[in-house]
Amino acid sequence: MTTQLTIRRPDDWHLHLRDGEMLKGILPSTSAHFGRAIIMPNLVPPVVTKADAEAYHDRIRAAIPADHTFEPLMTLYLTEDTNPDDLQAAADSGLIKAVKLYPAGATTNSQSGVRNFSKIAPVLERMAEIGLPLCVHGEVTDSDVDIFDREAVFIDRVLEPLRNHHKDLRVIMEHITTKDGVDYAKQGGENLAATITTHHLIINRNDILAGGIKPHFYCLPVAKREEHRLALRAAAVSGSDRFFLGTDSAPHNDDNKLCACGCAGIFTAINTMSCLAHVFEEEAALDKLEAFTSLNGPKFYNLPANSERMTLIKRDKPTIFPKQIITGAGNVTVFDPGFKSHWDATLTADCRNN
Ligand code: OTD
Ligand code: ZN
Ligand code: ZN
Repeated sequence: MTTQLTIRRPDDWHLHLRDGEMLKGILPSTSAHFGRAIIMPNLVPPVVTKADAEAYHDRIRAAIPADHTFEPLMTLYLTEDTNPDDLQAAADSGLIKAVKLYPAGATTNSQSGVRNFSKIAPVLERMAEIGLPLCVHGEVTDSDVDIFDREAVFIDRVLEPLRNHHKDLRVIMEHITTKDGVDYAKQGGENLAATITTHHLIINRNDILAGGIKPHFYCLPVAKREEHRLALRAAAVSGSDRFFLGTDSAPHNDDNKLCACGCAGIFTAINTMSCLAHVFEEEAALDKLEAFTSLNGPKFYNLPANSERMTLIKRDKPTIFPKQIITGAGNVTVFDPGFKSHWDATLTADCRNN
């Protein structure tokens, strides 16, 4: 039985770090483990220009604990007014690694997103030319489409036509939640990949709704039925380089989660690696964990894998995580996977600054 595993230091290819006191409070949970993360630009107001991304990058850098190393990989929030030259300048300077497409209204702070997809064609052409990937929140927002079907309908109505129109565009389907997403990602060729969250490998929609409503399991895209969770698990542990980790760790304080109209988002940054080791062990696929967390993502983004290492040790006693992170912007509840993971993740000593 494997009780110890050393892998390349992981990266998080989809992360919400927020700003101000929340940023300061939650960033160490990520930088304690992850070498890099693709930083989501859905601040209020969103990160839309090169100048916005530079300023946000500086604020993130300033919040990294002195004894952690961490590289934020910035993104721009695509709007119908995005200027292709500004975007290219941000990419050429190395500041941004991707651009984020939110259909307007699809998720938290997405009101500035895209309504008319024909308006973004020139930007997408430029991105295809320069090889800058598009990260996609893949849900339609039409009120007549059931919330559990919005991902599958998005693939048919938006993603497939968009990719047909921009054949050289590199696309990441973010936080896929369905078998439809898995199947589409598998057949999409080398310009297509998909991220999978930790929580979507662990919960299904019953966990949110059966036996009382659980706001801390509510996120978007919402977790689907069990057959979809199983398809996501199979994809994650398959070792296929089309799939990699994007936690979508999305903190909201408890006041904003536990109310009549609670925010979407699950905070998993702090216990993701422990949870994933448990999941991969359950699937008898610990040997595929490194591909999912540390190799497939850099490969798609044309970046080197991290040189540092992380060691995961299965201990006799379960690993204890705080139930909440206390921040200057309120308390953030940590994802409860519903099992006790005995896996404890630590960076190999020489990965720290000092
Ligand atoms: N989903 N919450 C948030 C974003 C994501 O769709 C997402 O990327 C958030 O709070 O920013 C969520 O449930
Ligand atoms: Zn999203
Ligand atoms: Zn997200």
